[in-house]
Amino acid sequence: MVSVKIEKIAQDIKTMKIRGAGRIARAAAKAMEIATKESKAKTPDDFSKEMEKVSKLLLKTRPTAVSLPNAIRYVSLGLKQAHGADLWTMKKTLSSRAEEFIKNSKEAVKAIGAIGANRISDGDVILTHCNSQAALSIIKAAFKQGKRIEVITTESRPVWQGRLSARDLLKAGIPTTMIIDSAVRHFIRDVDKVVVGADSIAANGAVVNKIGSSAIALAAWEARVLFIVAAETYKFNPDTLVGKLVKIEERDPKEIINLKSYPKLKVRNPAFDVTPAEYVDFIVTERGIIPPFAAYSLIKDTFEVKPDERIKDHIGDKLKLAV
Ligand code: RI2
Repeated sequence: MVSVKIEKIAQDIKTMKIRGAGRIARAAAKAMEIATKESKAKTPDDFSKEMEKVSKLLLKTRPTAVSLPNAIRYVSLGLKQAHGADLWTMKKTLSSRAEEFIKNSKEAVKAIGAIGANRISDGDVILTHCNSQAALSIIKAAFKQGKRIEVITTESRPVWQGRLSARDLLKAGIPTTMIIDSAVRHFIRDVDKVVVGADSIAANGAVVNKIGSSAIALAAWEARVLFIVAAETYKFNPDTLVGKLVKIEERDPKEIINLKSYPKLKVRNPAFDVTPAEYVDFIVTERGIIPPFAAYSLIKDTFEVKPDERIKDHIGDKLKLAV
């Protein structure tokens, strides 16, 4: 049985009360820690089964941000590490891995800020899209260094995450202008750099991020404006190394329009799109700045990928293709 508390966290992720790839990952790790504490399992075996249920529930919430499965994999590795140990050791290992993930994740966002800020110049006008903690970390770190920067933020419809970014930037004292999503090309010549986050980065360097990111990248490319992606290493998708495709989440049409007034209207509401590596200048990770084409090596160095096992897993997989 999964507890009410865990169900609530899963529901909050699904409804986007908890949102943003990094926050989702930390919430999932926290949920696993809570489930560990709450567990009434009497044997290591029962405990493992309970944790499997929790993982499955969390994995079902949102399909695109790879930070979620990566966080769960990281914490679950505790079960493997403690294999054969007593129940107490197993629980302790799992809890400490969850805490470790959360701590590392927060530190990674800070490190991305410090590293990325080096690429921001005094007087820069920066355009950002949606609400990415990693991207804002760079902008805020540059501002703290005394660089006189200005930010243009999109609205990021239909969920309006641009308002969260605007609030955060203004709180930090950074001059901020909001524009509608479709005004990006109109303003791109006023922009020096685009800085956005990522939900999933494929082995070929393609960046999956909030819907509209790829159109911004195109406009930036046309205007010779740098397109910078800020992403912790757990935003890189190990499954893409063996050909798995990133599923693009399609959300409820209700986010866009009340269908009762338009009974015959078909509405599509993809939450993310794919920016090919060619349009990305570089990716700022907590381990340093990399060109998008280095995603392949980063994934190989970071994750343990056993091609045969994974390929077997994916036979018959009906995931919608994206990358
Ligand atoms: P951080 C968000 O997804 C946005 O696409 C954002 O760019 C990305 O997660 C990364 O955010 P959503 O949850 O992890 O709003 O950098 O759909 O905060």
